[in-house]
Amino acid sequence: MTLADISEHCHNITNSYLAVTNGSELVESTQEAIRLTRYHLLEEVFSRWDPFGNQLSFSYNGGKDCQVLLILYLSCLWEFFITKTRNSQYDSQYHQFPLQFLPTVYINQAETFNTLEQSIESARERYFLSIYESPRNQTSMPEAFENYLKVHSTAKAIVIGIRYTDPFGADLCCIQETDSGWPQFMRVQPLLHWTLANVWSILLYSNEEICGLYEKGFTSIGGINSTVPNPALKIRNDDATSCGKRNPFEWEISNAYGKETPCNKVKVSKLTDADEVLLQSTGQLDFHPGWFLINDSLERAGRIRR
Ligand code: FMN
Repeated sequence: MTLADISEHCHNITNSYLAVTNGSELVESTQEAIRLTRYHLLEEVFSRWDPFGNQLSFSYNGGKDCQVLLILYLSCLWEFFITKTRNSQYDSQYHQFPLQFLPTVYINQAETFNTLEQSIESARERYFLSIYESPRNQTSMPEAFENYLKVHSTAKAIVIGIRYTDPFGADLCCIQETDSGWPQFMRVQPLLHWTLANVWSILLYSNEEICGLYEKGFTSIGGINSTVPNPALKIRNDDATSCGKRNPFEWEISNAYGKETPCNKVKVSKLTDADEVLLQSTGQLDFHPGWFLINDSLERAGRIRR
């Protein structure tokens, strides 16, 4: 496997999802969301900064939003490559995918769950990420990026998986400069228009492994001392009689990309022993999976202040 192979794989996942005609309004709205993100990346971003020329970096923290964006980004990288190849006078066999690793930056300030750390490690291998990780707890986020740019001086723009519904997300736009007090670079935010349900729909369809904490009721993963499973997903005693909460993504899970026979298993990374003990000791094990929640306004209900 190479970065080229996984990019082609992500391209196939995306095209397969775009070809779905199951009559679901959610799938249709996610297809629209994908088309707009692809337009932003292919027409506005890659035409401005060469994705094969070290001018673009990808911000990755293991969360579901940046994983969805990574799948779409790699898919567009593949499309950009094959379009260039097709337009070239030389036969396609003479073209080599110009990148071996994707320049990636992981700014990590709080102490995180080691299940998340392990899932970032798996992503590093699976998606051929060349990850710069900031020294933990030493600096503010702007300082961490300043340090990143000292090491990666060719980076002009950083791709971020922020959405309008995230805190401070409402007034952002796809391509903009950083604010004052931040080092100067361009922010590329092609996922702004996505809803929580859009994110889960393609992510569960992709059949890519996701962080195991999501299966345990987490919906937005922050620091270990400030995140619990989402209280809106707590399994209540009367759930058994009222059939509980319904999984809104049964179709995506059973028809996931590459599944030979329909089955309702989601590929999740294993919870580490330490996180298993933590959740058990704090009585936080009886929750529906994170993808049972599609209400954007409750997405961060598991983020707490201690
Ligand atoms: N926040 C700002 O207020 N101004 C900025 O210019 C700014 N630039 C950012 C650039 C990058 C590459 C990243 C990753 C974040 C930046 N942020 C900036 C912070 C984000 O908007 C967001 O608040 C932060 O990533 C925390 O998101 P989370 O709670 O979803 O993890």
